[in-house]
Amino acid sequence: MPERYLITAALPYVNNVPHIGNIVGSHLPADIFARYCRLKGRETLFIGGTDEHGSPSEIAAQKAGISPKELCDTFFAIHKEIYEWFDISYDNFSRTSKPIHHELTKSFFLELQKNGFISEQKMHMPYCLKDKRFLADRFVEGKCPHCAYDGARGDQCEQCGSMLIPSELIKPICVLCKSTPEIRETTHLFLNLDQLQPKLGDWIEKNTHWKPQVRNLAIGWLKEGLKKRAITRDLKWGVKVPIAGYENKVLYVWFDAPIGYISSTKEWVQNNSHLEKKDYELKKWWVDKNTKLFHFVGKDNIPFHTIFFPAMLIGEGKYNLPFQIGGYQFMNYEGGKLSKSKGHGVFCETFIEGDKDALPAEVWRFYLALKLPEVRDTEFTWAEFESRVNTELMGNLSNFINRVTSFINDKKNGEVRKPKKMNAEDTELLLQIKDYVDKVDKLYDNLEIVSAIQTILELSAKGNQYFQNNAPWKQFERQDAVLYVCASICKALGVMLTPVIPKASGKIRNILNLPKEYTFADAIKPLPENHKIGMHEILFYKLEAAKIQELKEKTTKLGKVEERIGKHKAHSDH
Ligand code: B3M
Ligand code: ZN
Repeated sequence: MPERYLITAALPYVNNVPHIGNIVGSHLPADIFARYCRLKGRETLFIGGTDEHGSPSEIAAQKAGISPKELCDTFFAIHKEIYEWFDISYDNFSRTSKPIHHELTKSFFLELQKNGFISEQKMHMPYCLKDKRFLADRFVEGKCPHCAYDGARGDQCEQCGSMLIPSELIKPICVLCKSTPEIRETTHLFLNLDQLQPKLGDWIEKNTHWKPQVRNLAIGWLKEGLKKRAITRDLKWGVKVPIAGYENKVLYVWFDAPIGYISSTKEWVQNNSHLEKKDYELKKWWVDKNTKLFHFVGKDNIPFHTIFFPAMLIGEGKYNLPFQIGGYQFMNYEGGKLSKSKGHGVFCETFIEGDKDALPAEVWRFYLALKLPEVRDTEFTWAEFESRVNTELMGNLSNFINRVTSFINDKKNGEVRKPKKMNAEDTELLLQIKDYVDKVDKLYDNLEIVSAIQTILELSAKGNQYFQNNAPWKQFERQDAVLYVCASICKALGVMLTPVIPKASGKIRNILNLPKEYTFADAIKPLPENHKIGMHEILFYKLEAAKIQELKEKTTKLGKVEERIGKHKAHSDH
């Protein structure tokens, strides 16, 4: 049975607009992998959406003076536009505020309860006397009890990644009014993680194919021993708790959000009305054992995807557990952390404001993909952006393809002839293409995207060198062989780059006059006999220093999102 691939990218909160760090932490690697899977001819579904509930949205809405619903509507539209701009190929991009998601979350909860994994407990929660409310999750901040980081939030410490409960924070303060809350008793529902630990532990043990940086974290948390975790909150904005006595509470945002992967799939199934057997379709993606579930998430989301959500899935009992969790470290910016509040970074709303073509998304995709923080944190710098785009994308890749194809057009009337004679170097290089392609295939499959791109660039550099050394402009008798080998390399490069720069790959395909749809296997198929190529064109242009400066000014200033929120505000004032 062929394997099926269900791919998800973390559902972004909509209290803010993504910066480039959010793109490299989930959407981009997930997209590259999804495109790779499709290129391999695998049955693939790529699912996403926005995570709209919980304290992040409530706090942002309160600060903006609008309702959470208004806030989410505005930000959903901005997020969607940004991912489309980046060419993130979601098959479905949903919202957790949709009824389909609320319904599924409630039935998921009831199933867990029926299976005996939910309990009720009294707990001590910070209560703000000024704001007259319990301070759930991000409504409270303080010092982390594990790593002593000062700005830890009530649900998680950003520094060490530990999941927290608000009462654990040292010196807690209310984020709304900065006063010190008092601790009050309140009753909540809990997920019995302690009870689920044995099964969860066995499963994590078995996942030896996980990356060490993901698996070791999960094993570390298991060793500390899992405790019951509250899954209800004293908030208004969220999925209602479907049992009596909890009318004023909602389900915890981290309880409903991962169920969003399932509800977004369900929505996709429903929207594709040609799918007659809808139940079967959903089961195919979430229950059938031939489907491999891949999550792409930033490192702060790892505990929720290796512990919390899998425990929920085990307790519910029906659905598949994730096969792989691509956990990404952080991308820093010019010597510091990317930070929206400090205005330090590249902010994605600026891409869709003003001149949307200031620089094609593919150039960003290329550089960001090379800087994916797969193993450790990476750093974005403008100097490196400029040099890698100019030397690798332009000088190496684009230049090679242009040199070869313009030569074929100008000197050979566009024809790539099957060579009558090849020397040892030609044959050797032609064979090496296959080694490169095999290597890149394995690297993509293993989520080593950075190495995959580096390997592709190596082949391109090799092609450049070979073209230069064999100088077909002087060695006429060598022309057919050299151009045949070079055109074969161009084809392999175009195919292998499809997941990273799909539009440029499409252009390469047009230039080479190859059939509309590539598959990965095409990378090593020989060119048709005496093949006639299409018109050459330049794929990427050099980034001049002035252009970089202009781009930097545009993208590092915070965008005009406030105006869009303001419009809502003006609207609701009427
Ligand atoms: N919304 C965290 C984040 O945006 C969270 C991910 C949910 S994935 C189910 O970083
Ligand atoms: Zn900490």
